[in-house]
Amino acid sequence: MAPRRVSGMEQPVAEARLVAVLLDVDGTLAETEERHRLAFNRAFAQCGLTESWSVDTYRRLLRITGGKERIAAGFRERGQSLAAGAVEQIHRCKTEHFVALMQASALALRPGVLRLLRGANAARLKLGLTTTTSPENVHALLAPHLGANWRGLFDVIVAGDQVVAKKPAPDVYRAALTALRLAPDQAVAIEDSRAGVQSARAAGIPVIATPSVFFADDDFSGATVVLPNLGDPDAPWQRRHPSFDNGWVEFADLKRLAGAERGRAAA
Ligand code: XBP
Ligand code: MG
Repeated sequence: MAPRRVSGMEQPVAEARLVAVLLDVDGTLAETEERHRLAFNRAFAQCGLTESWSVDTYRRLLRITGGKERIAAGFRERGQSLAAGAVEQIHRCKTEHFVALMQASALALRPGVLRLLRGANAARLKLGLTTTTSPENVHALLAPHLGANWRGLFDVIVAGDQVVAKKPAPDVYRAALTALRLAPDQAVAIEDSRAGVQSARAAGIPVIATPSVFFADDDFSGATVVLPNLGDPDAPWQRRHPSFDNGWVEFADLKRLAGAERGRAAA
C-alpha cells in the first residue's frame, strides 16, 4: 500500500520537544489479531460453546476493543446471554490459548518495530506501550524478541483493564502521559486502527497510522500520516513518501512529525 498523506508535513519544522514514543501493541508491533481470533475460537470450544468467529465476523467484532467486551458483544448480537462470570472465564481461557500459540511459535514483529524499540534510548527518547490487550499477551509477543526482561526497555506500559474506558477513549494515552509527566505534544503515538488513532488524538497526541491487515480499510482521518509500516533499511517501502527522506521512519522523522503537528496546533 503506498503511503497516504493525510496532512501536509511540509510545515516549517520547529524543533520538536518530542520526549516519548507511545506504541500500540496488537496490529502495530505485530499482526497478532489472527492468533487472537484462533485463541477466541479455541476458548469457545474448550468452554463447550458452538460459537466460532470467521475472519469476517472477527473483522467486524474487532470494532469493539477489549477481548471481554468483544465476547459479550458477539453473544449479545446473537441474542444469547451468558451466565454471570462466563465472559471473564472464557476470556481467561482465551488468554491462555493466545499465550500458548505465541509460545508455540514466536510471531514476527512488523518492519521497523525492533529497530525503533532498540534505538530509542540512543535517540534519547522514552518508550511507552499503550494497548487494550491483556498484559500476558504483551509478554508472550515481546519476550521471544527482547528477552525475559523486555519491560526494562519501556518507561511506561498501560495495558488492558488498567483503564476502564478502552480505545477510542483517550484514557490509555492520558494514563501514559500522566505516568511520564508529559504534555501531549511531547509524545507521538503509533497505531494500526481507527480506534487507536482516535484514542491518541483525543488525548491530543499526534499519531502515525500503520494500518494492520484487519484494519486496512479503516478511515485514518486524524492521523498525521498513514504509512504501510515503519519500514527498515533492508525492508524499505515499495513507494517512497514525499515527506520522508528514506523508505522508512527514522527518529528524526518522529521529531519532525511532532514539531510540525505542534506548529499546526499553534497556528
Ligand atoms: C487490540 C484489542 C485487544 C485484542 C485482544 O489491542 O482490542 O482487545 O484484540 O486482546 P491494541 P485481549 O490496543 O493493542 O490494538 O483479548 O487481551 O483484549
Ligand atoms: Mg492495535
